[in-house]
Amino acid sequence: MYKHVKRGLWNHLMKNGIEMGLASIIYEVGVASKYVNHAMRTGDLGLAGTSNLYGEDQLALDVLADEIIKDRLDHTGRVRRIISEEQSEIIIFDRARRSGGYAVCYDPLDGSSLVDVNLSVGTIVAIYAGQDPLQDGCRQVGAMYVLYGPRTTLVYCAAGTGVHEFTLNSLGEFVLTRENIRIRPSGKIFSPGGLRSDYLPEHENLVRHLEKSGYKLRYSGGFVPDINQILLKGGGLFMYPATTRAPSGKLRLPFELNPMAYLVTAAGGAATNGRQAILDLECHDLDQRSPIYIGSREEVELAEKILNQQ
Ligand code: AFP
Repeated sequence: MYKHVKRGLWNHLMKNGIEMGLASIIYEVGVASKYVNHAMRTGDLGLAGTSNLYGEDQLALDVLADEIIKDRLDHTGRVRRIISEEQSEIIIFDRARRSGGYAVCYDPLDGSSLVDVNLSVGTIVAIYAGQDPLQDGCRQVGAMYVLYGPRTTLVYCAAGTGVHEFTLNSLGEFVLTRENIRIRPSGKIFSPGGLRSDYLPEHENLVRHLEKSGYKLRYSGGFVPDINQILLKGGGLFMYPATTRAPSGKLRLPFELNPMAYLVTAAGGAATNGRQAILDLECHDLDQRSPIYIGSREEVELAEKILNQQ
């Protein structure tokens, strides 16, 4: 067997003993990402003329990426319901069996406004057992992201069997490039989202402390590339805080925070809203947002300490 097939995504899922339905979801998101990748490099970058549930203008790419992923998830026959950041309500798949199966919650193209300036963007996916895609993050049975950058990479964790990275090769195969990824307990970069003029005092104190301690600022405006850098390059801390204008922060709990918290925590890191683990937050609304401090365990603990100083 050729090397790229031996180290391919499906073989890895089977070697890891991932249940066939869960494995097919992860594999089919990988298939979908190849079409999303192609659309991004060749397709229409304009507005779709529609808006999402947050009232934000949708790009043609947002709508197309959403359709591609939705179709591949339906194709598995094992997904019962989905919610997408680009859809305003839960979608029920008739094809799936009425028992067992999975529910999927995804952001088809996070950071899509960066595509027209050729910055990296990503697909983020959370997977739950059963039919309810709006569950607390701690109930995920798997999560993954695809990062569309200079290379297209796919990172997944399923059933607690480690965090693994695959890279799309010239044959269109996702080949294993990093296995059992562990995030460093402490790092040297920080990614401070939000406007500084809107920071609350305790968050300003944390950012000043990181700057004085020599942490390097790395922030692209894309959640997936910014998290990927912290996960793979040496650890550190990504933050998108509560601000005076957005007391719950900007990033969405179901579509962005829960899956990334699952992956980073599985790699030995941590994710909190400043007081409570993201995975323990009650997830009850499609448009639920939360402040986020995510990355190396020591930096997350430092953030909680400074944010809660009396
Ligand atoms: P868009 O999807 O609207 O481009 O926003 C991307 C994002 O949700 C996330 O990917 C980034 O981490 C964050 O917003 C960046 O927000 P700011 O532009 O406010 O820094």
